[in-house]
Amino acid sequence: MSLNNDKIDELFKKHPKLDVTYTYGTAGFRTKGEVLDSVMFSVGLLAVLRSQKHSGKVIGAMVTASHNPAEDNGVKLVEPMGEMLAQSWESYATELANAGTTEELLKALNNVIAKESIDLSQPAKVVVGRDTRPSGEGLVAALSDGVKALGGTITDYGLMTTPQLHYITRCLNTQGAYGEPTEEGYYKKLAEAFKRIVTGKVKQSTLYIDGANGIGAPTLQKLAKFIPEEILSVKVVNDDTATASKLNLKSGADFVKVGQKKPDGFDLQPGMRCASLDGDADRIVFWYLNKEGTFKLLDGDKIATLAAGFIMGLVKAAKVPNIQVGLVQTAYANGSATAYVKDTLQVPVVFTATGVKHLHHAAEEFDVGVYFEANGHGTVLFSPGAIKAFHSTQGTTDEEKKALETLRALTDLINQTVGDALSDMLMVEAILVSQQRSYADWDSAYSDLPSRLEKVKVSNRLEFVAIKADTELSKPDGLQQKINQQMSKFKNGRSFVRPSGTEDVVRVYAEADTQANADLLAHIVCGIIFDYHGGVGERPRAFQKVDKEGNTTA
Ligand code: G16
Repeated sequence: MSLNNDKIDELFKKHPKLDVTYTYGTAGFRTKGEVLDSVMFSVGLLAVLRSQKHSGKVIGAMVTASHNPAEDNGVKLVEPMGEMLAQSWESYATELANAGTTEELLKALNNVIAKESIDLSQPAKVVVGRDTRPSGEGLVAALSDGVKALGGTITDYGLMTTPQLHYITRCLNTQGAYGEPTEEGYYKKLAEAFKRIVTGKVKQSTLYIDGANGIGAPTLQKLAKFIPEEILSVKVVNDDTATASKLNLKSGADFVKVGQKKPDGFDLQPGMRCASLDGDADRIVFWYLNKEGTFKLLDGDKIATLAAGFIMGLVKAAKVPNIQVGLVQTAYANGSATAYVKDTLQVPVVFTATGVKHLHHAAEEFDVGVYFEANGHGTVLFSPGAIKAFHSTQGTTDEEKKALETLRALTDLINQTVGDALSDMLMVEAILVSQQRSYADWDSAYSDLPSRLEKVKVSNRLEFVAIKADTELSKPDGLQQKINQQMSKFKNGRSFVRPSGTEDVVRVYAEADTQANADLLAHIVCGIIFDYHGGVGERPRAFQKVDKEGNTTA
């Protein structure tokens, strides 16, 4: 079989490429929604080839720009078992998206077909979902044209969270073994597993969830209907999905994590238990006011350590032999969190580059792999061997049996495909209920080193090349030495710089012994980048000026 060139040409003409260069980045394509039409068409094409490569298994496509503002959009492809697109295919995605003429497009398609030995006679199935962005519907139509141009079939699941689309993709490819491939099936699976863990235990106070005015808000409201009020009470705040401009505006997990402050819409009082989702509900961070009235954040590091500690305790109590629990972090993990994992929990830690796709694969190396980015994106993976062991171990005492039942329920409660804010919310709640712990008690496990995350707009962020799991830069020449020189001036000083994969900026992270020092270190590094490495736009006043010898100047 060969490609239907005329059909491809006819449909491609409906989606002409603009004069923009596109890159498949940390989480797929992501930029302004208005320039994505042709990209979506090309992603539809690639999804068909990916499905054929997998002998007709279903491929997912999620149209979202997650934590970005409402005018942005994007798309990420999902593998049959619910993981992110194989990295070896990302360059194909970039090539197809940048083909400007039908000839170039056909050349790029034939290149993939030849290199990957694609059998075009295989069937191809694609499922698509989208978040609440206004550009989403039109972009799904463009993606759908791409699928049709190569003769594939597409099912549009409409509005849903990113993790729901990953869940459905896996359900379809496991003939329902992972769960019912419907939105309701997702709610039932999570709710039933949660009930198995908490029923009969003392309920905690109301959870106030910041829905970031995105798809997570209505989804959580639907999920809550499957969980009796006697065991969980949830109040969703920032649930205005009708006003597009409000999406992630002064709300959501990224706003709270970066600013280390509460989102709009909350009259925050000590004692309230709160959390924030992001725009597509694949991240969550928890937060509260302590007794002194100070805002306190429980981020992905805190979620990971809570989960790892709890699961290790259960494995020990259940006497399941040979289960290795491991934790995966990125350079953004707070230094105190890493020390706590190594020294107190005594769990091995692996570091990967930013992007859940990297963490996910590293976590698969463990029997129980806990992975979370500090930004709240992550999950816990159970290997097939671990799941089998939890089911085949019988347990003799009541304590052993209860621990085994909780472990089994956790394997259903925790999304095995990707980080999932709603599944993570229920996991944390199940742990806190089981341990009868407050946020403050959870928080007291270790104290974060003060940190600051900043962004700098530069003329070309691709000139910044991060290496060693994002902890250092190999380019631009000499910049890493300058960062090292500044770090050495601060007690517990640590700073790194990396180009964002989702926004047109470079990110700067700094940690030090005091908040003032963490801020200063971050602002010195920002100043160096802005002044010597292509800063654009207005120079933020906070950025420090540094002379060529590395001395700060007024
Ligand atoms: C995506 C990725 C995350 C990553 C984040 C930030 O998240 O899935 O793993 O941490 O981007 O990326 P960057 O710093 O490169 O902009 P999301 O929630 O935006 O899809």
